[in-house]
This record gives sequence, structure tokens and C-alpha cells, in this order.
Amino acid sequence: MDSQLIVKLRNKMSFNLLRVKLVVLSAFILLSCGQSAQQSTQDDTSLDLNSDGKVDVHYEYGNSSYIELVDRNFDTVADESHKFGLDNKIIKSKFDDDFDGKAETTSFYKDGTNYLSLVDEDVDGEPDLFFVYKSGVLKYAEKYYERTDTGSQSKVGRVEFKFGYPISEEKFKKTSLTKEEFVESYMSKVSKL
Ligand SMILES: [Ca+2]
Ligand SMILES: [Ca+2]
Ligand SMILES: [Ca+2]
Repeated sequence: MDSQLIVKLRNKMSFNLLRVKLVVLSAFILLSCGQSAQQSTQDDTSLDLNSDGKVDVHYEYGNSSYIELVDRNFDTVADESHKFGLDNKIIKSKFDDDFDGKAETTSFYKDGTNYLSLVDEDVDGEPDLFFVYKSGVLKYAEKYYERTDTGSQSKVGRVEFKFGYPISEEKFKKTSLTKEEFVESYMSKVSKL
């Protein structure tokens, strides 16, 4: 086994993102059990998690960062990508959670921990759902509802979470922000870090 690869996998074990944990854990178990996948797909830049001879985790290295591409449903199309700094700290992830080939969820991390995820449900380039985390734990989600006619006002729905489960009804607050401004307020949280 390549020691550099093991170090990377160990670093990733600490991430709070369950999906990342599961994928890496599978890889770890696979490797530590000695059930090495086919030699042709095991090298420094790729892993075959389900031993079907097809690469499921692939690494692309740049000058100041590297990207991990993961195929969770083993259809040979990557549905997760994670950007890491050269210090192995995760910076940003993208997820294609409906496996249609387009990533709609973007997660942002600070000190290796997820603090904000934005979901662009209709993949029009603007997020619609906003998930806020504390120490990597989902606390609340918000959704912007555009006003439906000139007499009405736009509103923001908010749901609180505990252990990944919603613990409140959706509560609405009227807002004078346009959708662009609302998105901007979330993006400024990202840019301030
Ligand atoms: Ca595979
Ligand atoms: Ca896939
Ligand atoms: Ca998608």
C-alpha cells in the first residue's frame, strides 16, 4: 500500500461529512483487509472501492490544491468532488445527489469542518436552499420564497435541525431582500473566511 495514500485517507477520517466518512471507511476496510482491488486500478491517484475493476475515487493534483473525485453509485460518473489544500485540509465540495450528472450542492469548510452548504435545486446557477452548520453539525436550513404577485412580499422559511432531523415546523419571515441579495448575504459568509 502506498503510505502517502494512507496518510491522506486517515486525514479524511476526521471530516464530519457522513458521505465522505462512508466512502473513505469503505476504502480503508478494503485496503486493510488485504482485499486489494485489481492492480490496474490501484495507484497513487485512484481507488476501486467495490473491486469491479473500475475506478471510483480519483485524485487530480494541481500546484496549490488537489481534487478528489468520487463515484458513490459506481456508474463510472463522479458524483462528488472535494477540493483540498496542500495541507490536506478540505476547502470545498460539490455533490450531485440526484445522480443526474450535474452537481447541485456546494459545501464550504473552515479548518476542515463544513459550515455552509448551498443547494441549487433547479441547477440554474443560483442556490435555493441554505444549510448552516455549527462545528460540522446541521443547525438550520433556510429557503427563499419569491413573492408571487406585486401585492405580496418575499419570505424566508426556516427549519431547525437536531441530529440531522428537523425539529421545528417551517417558520416564515417576510423579507425585503431580493433573491439575489439573499444569496449574496450567504455568499458573504463564505468570502469573509
Ligand atoms: Ca469500482
Ligand atoms: Ca456516479
Ligand atoms: Ca444533480
